[in-house]
Amino acid sequence: MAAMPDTPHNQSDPQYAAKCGQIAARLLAHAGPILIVAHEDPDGDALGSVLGLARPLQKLGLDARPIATAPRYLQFLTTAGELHQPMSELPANALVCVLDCGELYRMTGLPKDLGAPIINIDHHGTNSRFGEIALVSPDRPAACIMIKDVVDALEVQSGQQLWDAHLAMPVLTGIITDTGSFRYPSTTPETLHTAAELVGHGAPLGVINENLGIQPRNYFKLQALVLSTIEYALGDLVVMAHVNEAMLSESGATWEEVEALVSVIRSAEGTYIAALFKDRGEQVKLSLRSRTPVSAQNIAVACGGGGHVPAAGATMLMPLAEARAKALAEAERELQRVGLL
Ligand SMILES: [Mn+2]
Repeated sequence: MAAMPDTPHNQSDPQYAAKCGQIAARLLAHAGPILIVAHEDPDGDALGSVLGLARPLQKLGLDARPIATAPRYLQFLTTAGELHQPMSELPANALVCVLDCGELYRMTGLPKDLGAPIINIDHHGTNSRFGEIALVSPDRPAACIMIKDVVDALEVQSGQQLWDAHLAMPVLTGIITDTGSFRYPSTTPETLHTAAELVGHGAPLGVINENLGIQPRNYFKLQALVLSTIEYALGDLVVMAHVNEAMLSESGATWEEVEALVSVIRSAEGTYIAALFKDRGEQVKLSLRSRTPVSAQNIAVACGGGGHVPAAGATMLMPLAEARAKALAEAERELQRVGLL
């Protein structure tokens, strides 16, 4: 059962650079398997982080095992047989790296009760700072930025050259997807410097964007169905839409195709909050986006979820009508807090 997230802490880890070094040293000294996982329904940052840490460790001769399932649109990042299947039991003497994942209950691929040392590398303000080493920097727009810094530390400590195009591609992909192609205000000078270095290491920017921009044909049918549910609320400051199994059957699309739709409704003029309700019958997955000064994170936390200030979400164990009413009540509270209502 999901633990309720703590109050968000959105400031950076003051020991950031030292901890990157500590993590590198801990990984290099580990003799057993290193299992690398991320959050469920992996996005570009989750999969990019897993590949971005596994590949250099393997190059160094360590037994690093990336455990993930690549969604259709990210399969271009992986090589055949590279990703390991989920494990129901941990091998002996394992060290687990949990990446881009604020809470252990959101992790996928391993039993939740790990019984092994954990390295936690993440940028969600709602991260509960679990693990033997927790490197959490909510001021960084992607976990892949942090992976880049850990790999740099691995390079320094091992004295081996680790960066190449094969490694730089997934890491840059995670930065591109989590910054909305460098469009979100979370993008800093450091983000752009890191991206420039990765392009310098051979990451093919054009190939990545071309792959990320392709949508299966069913997506357009799905989009038409979901956009027909758009409604506005709370003085038109909130835009909402929903999607259910019937729309997926009618369009032939999958839940994977749904993720991009919250960004589509987010562009509605005059709105501060976009809410997409993914109606799974017994539960509703809520995706939230917000514009400054509104915090999607506050609304998500109040609904039992977590995330970032401008992009957050929650899994609500209730039918759609109830989830919608709860989310609207919390949206109203947040709009009042910032003085928009
Ligand atoms: Mn992320």
